[in-house]
Amino acid sequence: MDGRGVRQGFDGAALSRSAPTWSPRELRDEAIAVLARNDVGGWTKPAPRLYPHQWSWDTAFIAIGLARSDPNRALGELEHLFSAQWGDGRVPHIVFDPNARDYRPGPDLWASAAVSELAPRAVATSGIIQPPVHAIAVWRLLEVASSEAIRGRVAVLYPKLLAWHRYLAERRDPEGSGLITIYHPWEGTDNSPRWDAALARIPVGAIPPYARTDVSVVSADERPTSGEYDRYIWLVSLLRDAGYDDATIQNTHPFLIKDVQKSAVFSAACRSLERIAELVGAPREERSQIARWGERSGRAVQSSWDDALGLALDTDLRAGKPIRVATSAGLCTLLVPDMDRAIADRTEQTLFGPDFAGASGLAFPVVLSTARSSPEFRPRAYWRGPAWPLSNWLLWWGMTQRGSDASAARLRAPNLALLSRPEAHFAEYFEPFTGEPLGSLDQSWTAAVALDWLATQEASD
Ligand code: 9WN
Repeated sequence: MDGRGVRQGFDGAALSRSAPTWSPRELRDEAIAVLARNDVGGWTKPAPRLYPHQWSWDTAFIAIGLARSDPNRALGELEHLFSAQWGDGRVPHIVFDPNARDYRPGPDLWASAAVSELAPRAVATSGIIQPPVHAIAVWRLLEVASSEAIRGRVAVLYPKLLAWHRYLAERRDPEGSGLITIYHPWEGTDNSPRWDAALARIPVGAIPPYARTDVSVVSADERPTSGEYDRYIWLVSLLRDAGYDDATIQNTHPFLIKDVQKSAVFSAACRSLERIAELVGAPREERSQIARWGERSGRAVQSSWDDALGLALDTDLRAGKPIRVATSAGLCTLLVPDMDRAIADRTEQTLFGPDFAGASGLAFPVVLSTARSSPEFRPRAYWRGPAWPLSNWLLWWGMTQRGSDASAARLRAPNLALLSRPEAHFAEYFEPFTGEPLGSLDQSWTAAVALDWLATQEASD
């Protein structure tokens, strides 16, 4: 262990002493260095010690960052991930590195190849998914660093992206509602209070003893609790017993949530995939199919809007009702192409308002993961309050796509200021009132989004 990725102590007072900050050039060099250190050879691990395998949506963000410094490697990240795609098109949330043996719980927990014929044989993977940022990453790569060679490789990747979107549209939304169903909190924002009520209803059955590496790398108060973790393990055991078969799971599983954030990402990713399809000369029918998926999800996210909260809400299928918990996931209407203008404008007000980037006392006015006034808000606890740069990037990107340039710049500036302090160390997430880095240091997607922000800032100067 080289000690990287682990905090040595944080001097909160340094903030008030106008601590030195990196110049854009230094920030860029440092971000590139993080991604180089986390390079495992053809793909990049999310963090030096906490996350030694390949994670799905991390890979997409890493590709977005690398597009700015090493486009070939950027595409290689996605190619590596998609080489572990399942027979039904699903892209697993973790592709395990056989050389990283000390991560627990590891591939045995999932036993994917043993219980499903659809799982790849050559490599061990998990059986669940994460938000489909991948087509967004590919289109961004084409926008900023297209070349004949890249376009040729994208043409090879395209059918895999299409199969992934088809899996999401058909298997994860058999009702055709436009909203994607998730089966596990690990399918995105682990211990977000979005899932609390649904998890609380689930009695945890007998689970074998299991080990956790995370709490030996990161302070336990910044990670999910052991009660939460027991439930995560229990849900995996149910999914594994169902052979990761979507139809079986949708009949039997106790945790079924229509995830509004994942659906909004999907809607945006369909717009990107449509453009990719056109570039690679895909048949017209395929392009219209992708467009229909995207529009359907966009409409469904719009229908999930809650005017009183100024946020879009998930729906708990088992409880049969919306989940009225205010988190940054509810700001995802900003990602949806052609979202109703009044709703998107209202969302921006929520974003910059007192529950998120406008909360009083913030070290930097960036978006909190859980609303400041929410009873579940806890500023150090993982997805329950801290600020996550990748979530901020997604919302920023959404605002650029809808042409809300001033708002986008207003969100990018404090994020870059937060990350430009050398003591920020590209952390996984931040305590919002002090700016203290939390979770892992040298987190790849944090470095990656910094690279993209820097490049767009430079272009707009
Ligand atoms: C479990 C890698 C991943 C992210 C997730 C984040 C966290 C893992 C964990 O780390 O999840 O998959 O151990 O908590 O919640 O979004 O992809 O960075």
